[in-house]
Amino acid sequence: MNRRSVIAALTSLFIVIPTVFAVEVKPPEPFGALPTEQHLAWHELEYYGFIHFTINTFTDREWGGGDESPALFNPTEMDAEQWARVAKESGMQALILTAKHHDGFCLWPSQYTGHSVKNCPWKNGKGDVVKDVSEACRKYGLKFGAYLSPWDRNHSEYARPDYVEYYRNQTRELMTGYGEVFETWYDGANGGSGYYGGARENRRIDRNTYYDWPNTWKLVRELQPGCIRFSDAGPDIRWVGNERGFGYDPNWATFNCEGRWPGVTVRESLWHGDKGGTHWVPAEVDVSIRPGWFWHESQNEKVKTLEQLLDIYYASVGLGCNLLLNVPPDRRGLFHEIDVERLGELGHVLQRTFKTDLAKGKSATADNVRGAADCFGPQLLTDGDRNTYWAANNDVRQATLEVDFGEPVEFDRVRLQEYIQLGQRVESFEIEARVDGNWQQIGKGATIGPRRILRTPRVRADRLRVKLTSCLACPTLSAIEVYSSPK
Ligand code: FUL
Repeated sequence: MNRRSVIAALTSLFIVIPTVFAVEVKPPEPFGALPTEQHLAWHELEYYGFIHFTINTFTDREWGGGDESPALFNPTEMDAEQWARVAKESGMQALILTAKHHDGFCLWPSQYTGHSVKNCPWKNGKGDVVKDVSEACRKYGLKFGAYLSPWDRNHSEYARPDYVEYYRNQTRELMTGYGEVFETWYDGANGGSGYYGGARENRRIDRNTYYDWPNTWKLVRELQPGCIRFSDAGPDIRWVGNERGFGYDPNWATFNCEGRWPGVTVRESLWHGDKGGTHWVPAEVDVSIRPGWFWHESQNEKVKTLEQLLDIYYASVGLGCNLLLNVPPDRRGLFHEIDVERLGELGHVLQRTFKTDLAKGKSATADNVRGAADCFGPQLLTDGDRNTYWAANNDVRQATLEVDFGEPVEFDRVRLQEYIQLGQRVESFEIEARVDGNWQQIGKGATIGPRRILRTPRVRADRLRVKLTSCLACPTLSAIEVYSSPK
């Protein structure tokens, strides 16, 4: 054996030995109910718009009776592209349109009813608001969703079996005629009285059984595989339980679906989710930028202020919910100037706040690293990638993570994220900052889940600590991010 082949043999031994003896460190076992691919994509949307627009806009009402003439629907400067452009500039990622509200008027020319845009003066009955909005969304890179009210105060067969068939036919039209639909929206309202094809009476339904929801939801999933279905009871996401624009802490994405239907649910479970619940059904927060869902001239001066909108943002998106902010177009078919200005201000502040993550690339340490392996190491918390994660050993229920900025950094926002692909685990945490050599608590909370953004006091700190004080299983965390809001 010459010298060269001895070196070659030794070299290959050095390569082979560590490979043979290296113990592969496995990721934590998934814990509890888990999100689907559709959920993961939906969580990333964070903030999007709701559009309430129909005959009510022209009658100054919130709930139409179902007896309104379609001739009332006549926007004079209808421009769905303005809605999409303003939404985009405000930081929204999608729009959900009331394709049909409780009065039954359809914003698209459904072949199953005459109570629609087909019989209105706008565009001589040749218009289609659903088409305009879905196309405007595509043009501006927004996702498109639809609200199809189950309660229909116009339809003669409402509360009878034929209406369920009608509702499914309309679902089919919306799910096949307008490209990709990211979310369908079902509310739980069923007020009883209505026009009902001229009967003008009270009609009651059994909310548990009448709509046969499982089959409608199955149809939606078949026609739109990526679509998320919203209601008081899931099946994919849940109502947060108030219309004032805030989520709750704790906020579990897990939820018990059994026996719950739109309009039949448990408030506490909507607010907080069910810890250890059977399904992944995270909360969506719906709120209007004005007091009403529809546009009313008398509410032009009551558009929420920038401060109110920021409070809503942090109380919804900041608590791990998605925010569905309603902006009702006016009788021209445009977002009103005051709403446009407010949305612009909100977009500007959010964009400036979250532009630079001050923790990105900074060194991070943890008091426990799963199998002492780099692939679960704390550096993954600050690598700017929300899909990599730090994880702890199986028996760990408390952990401390520390970011070293290297020099004092000024900030007032901290954003945390669990690696929810493996389930939601953290049930309490605290945040501390080292200011002039002294540690001080700047925030705390219960759950983290898909996202938690804390507004902290503005500090100049050279280190940040996240203490996970209680976890349901060994914790994971995919991001610690730090921001400074514009002063
Ligand atoms: C409720 C409806 O009754 C309101 O009119 C509005 O559409 C709101 C978003 O959902 O259930």
